Amino acid sequence: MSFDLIIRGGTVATAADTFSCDIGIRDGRIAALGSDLGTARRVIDATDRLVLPGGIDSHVHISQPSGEGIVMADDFESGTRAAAFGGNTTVLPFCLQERGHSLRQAVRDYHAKAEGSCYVDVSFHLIISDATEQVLGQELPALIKDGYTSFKVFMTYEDLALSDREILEVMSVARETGALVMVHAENFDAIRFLTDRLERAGKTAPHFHGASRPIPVEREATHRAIALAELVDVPVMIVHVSNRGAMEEIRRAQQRGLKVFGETCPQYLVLTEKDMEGLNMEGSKYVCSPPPRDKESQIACWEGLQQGVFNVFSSDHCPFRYDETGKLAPNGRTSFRWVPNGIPGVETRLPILFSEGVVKGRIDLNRFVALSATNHAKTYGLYPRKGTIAIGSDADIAIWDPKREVTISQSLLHHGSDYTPYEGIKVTGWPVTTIVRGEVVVEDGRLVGRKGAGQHLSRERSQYAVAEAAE
Ligand code: DUC
Ligand code: ZN
Ligand code: ZN
Repeated sequence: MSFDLIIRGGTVATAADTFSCDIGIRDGRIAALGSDLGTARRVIDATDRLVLPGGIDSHVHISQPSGEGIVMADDFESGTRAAAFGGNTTVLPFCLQERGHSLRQAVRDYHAKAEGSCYVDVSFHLIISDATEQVLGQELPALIKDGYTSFKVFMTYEDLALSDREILEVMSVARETGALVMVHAENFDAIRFLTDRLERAGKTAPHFHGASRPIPVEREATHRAIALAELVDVPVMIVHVSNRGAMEEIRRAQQRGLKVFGETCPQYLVLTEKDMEGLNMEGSKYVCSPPPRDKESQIACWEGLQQGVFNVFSSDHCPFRYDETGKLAPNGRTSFRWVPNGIPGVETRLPILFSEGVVKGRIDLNRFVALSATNHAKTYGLYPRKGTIAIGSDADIAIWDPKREVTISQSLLHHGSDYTPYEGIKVTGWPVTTIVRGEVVVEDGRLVGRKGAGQHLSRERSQYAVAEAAE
């Protein structure tokens, strides 16, 4: 029997095992694993290469409304193209409901933006910014039924922050429907207080962003988010964890048997607040929330990854340009308060984790696969269709050159941002070929995929949340 594609001679790794085998692909799915698979329309030689499940980045922002005069640097075309170059085959962007608007309409708008533009598969999380009766009673449950099975709530930001009461109401909907709640955990009042105090002292340069939201701000909100989830008896994902205090809150909850999950991101492994010092406005290139901390926080985040406190590693790709459409948009208002929060990272997430994690011996290859693909699929209702190399799964594959040495530089990248906060970082290991449902999208570093070939995925409920849902 013949295949559409055979990937031959590579070392295959899943979250569980590493083995040598060929992969036979037919009709976009993995049809055979073995040797001497016979003929195919096309054969890719993967000798000396790693053949891994395509990365799933479950935390990216693309074309998200970001405030007056501010434009996110990636649309679905550039964002998913950069994702493919970074060895990803699926990304999960956030569909933001703006206050006063319908959630259903926001989803329609996002589909219109993504339609015909994607190089890799996408699936939307929702952001609930307006917890009205209409949203909680009708729109959200209906959307969850339609396969939008995860949503994010914010404990900070003007126009986004929900009160504790509102978070409890939203969590109750998740409890009833089996959706997974993701929480941006920072204490809004504390940030406002500290920001006002810094501004009164004339401390307005971008590097004071970090001082406006120090570790206790995140640790307290993490504790509170977990307590709220415990009250409602619902699983919760604490996203973009940056430090030991918040990590230990999650660990303690897990040790008490609560279904609390954690995510960390590259910026908390390789950047620190020192990167912003002495840079004046250029410090805004590193402004994201929570902010990168210090060396000890980096160690804590590695511990979280090694010990299973964090089950996913995402980019939190949130790209702006260093110009008046993005980081400099505030138009004369130079305080860090006005700098849009977020940094690009969808293309560099996996090389950073591979190099700093696998090559430097902090995690093994199978943990790398779990953190970069498999656990995202399991957490967000895509497994086993996505996130593994198994017969019947979608043929979503990244072929890696584990020895390639690359110095990360803006000139190599494909995102819409005009800088990378990871400029100059040296990595070993790079994804060279990316295959989505059996179609080659990036081949030896060249774009060969078709714009629009990426599809939106309707998702099952999280396998972690579903058991908790009311029958
Ligand atoms: N939160 C995110 O999840 N992404 C970027 C900015 C933010 O605050
Ligand atoms: Zn967030
Ligand atoms: Zn984010």
